Amino acid sequence: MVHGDMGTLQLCLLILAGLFGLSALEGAAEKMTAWIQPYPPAPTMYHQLMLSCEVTGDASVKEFLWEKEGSRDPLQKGQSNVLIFKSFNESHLGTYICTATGSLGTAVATYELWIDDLINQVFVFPRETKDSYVLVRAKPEQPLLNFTVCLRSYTDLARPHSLFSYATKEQDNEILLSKPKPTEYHFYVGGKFVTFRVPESFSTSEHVCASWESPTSIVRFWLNGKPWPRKGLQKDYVVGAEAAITLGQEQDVLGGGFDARQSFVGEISDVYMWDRELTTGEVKAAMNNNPSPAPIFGWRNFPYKIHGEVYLKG
Ligand SMILES: *[C@@H]1O[C@H](CO)[C@@H](O)[C@H](O)[C@H]1NC(C)=O
Ligand SMILES: *[C@@H]1O[C@H](CO)[C@@H](O)[C@H](O)[C@H]1NC(C)=O
Ligand SMILES: [Ca+2]
Repeated sequence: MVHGDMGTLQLCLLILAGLFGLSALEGAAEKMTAWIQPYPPAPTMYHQLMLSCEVTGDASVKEFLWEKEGSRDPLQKGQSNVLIFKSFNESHLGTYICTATGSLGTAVATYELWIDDLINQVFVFPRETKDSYVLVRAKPEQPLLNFTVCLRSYTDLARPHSLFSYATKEQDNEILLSKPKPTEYHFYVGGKFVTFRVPESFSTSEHVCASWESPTSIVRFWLNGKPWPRKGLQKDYVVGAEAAITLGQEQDVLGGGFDARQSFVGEISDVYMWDRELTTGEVKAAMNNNPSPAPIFGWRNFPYKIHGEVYLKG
């Protein structure tokens, strides 16, 4: 009995000590914490990316140590809290660790630098809706005088549908690739369009690329890697860079104004965009998901957000 009481007392003291120790630790943690913030928040391949190690609770941080999980040598050590990738690419993916050291101690933050690689996957749009779409979380850094966009679609829709919708505040059809019927593509730049007639393809997917050059107005169109006769559209126009890009729905205002009767049903994949006109050889490389030159965004490293009912399937 006496022994039991002693045991209980000791246990209580132990718990108290434990609690005290824990709260002391928490107090220290409150004094100094670190986290890593990427700029821009949605990294784009082949563009500059910065990881910033932010610290609260200690204004006197003297040193930041940057490491990457799996590499033996530190990446950077010094007063700078930012790690800069001039041209962010596949080789940079991984887990980054920042250790900030100040007079109050150290704080450690980790960050998973990741982006979806959708090779061998497709977005499935299973039914007609007015609110299911994929938002492409990348856009050009500056207004475009030249561009190419490519994608693959697989559908048996006979009604009009949108494949690639690039809207700005000023112009909802800034860039639009759509199919008004199974034997026609419409390609819009700045609200005006040209038509490309194509054979109706049953039971196969279609790979299309469309390009535009402002100084000459020349539009090019490729179906399954084969170039169609060139046309012209919107000479000297400039495509705005502040855009929302959607797959599966056609925008009538920036980021919205969808119409179920123009929605896409089926599969879309292999989406790429470049800030220049491609050659037929380069179009064929994109068809094989082996793009060159570097795209603004591409299927190998595709930043996106799904809204509503869209599924990613292998
Ligand atoms: C990725 O960037 C590094 C520089 O950080 C460069 O050395 C490398 O060649 C690039 N790789 C690709 C595939 O572009
Ligand atoms: C656009 O393409 C034209 C024709 O190839 C070229 O002369 C011009 O430099 C390009 N402009 C930009 C900004 O890439
Ligand atoms: Ca529209």
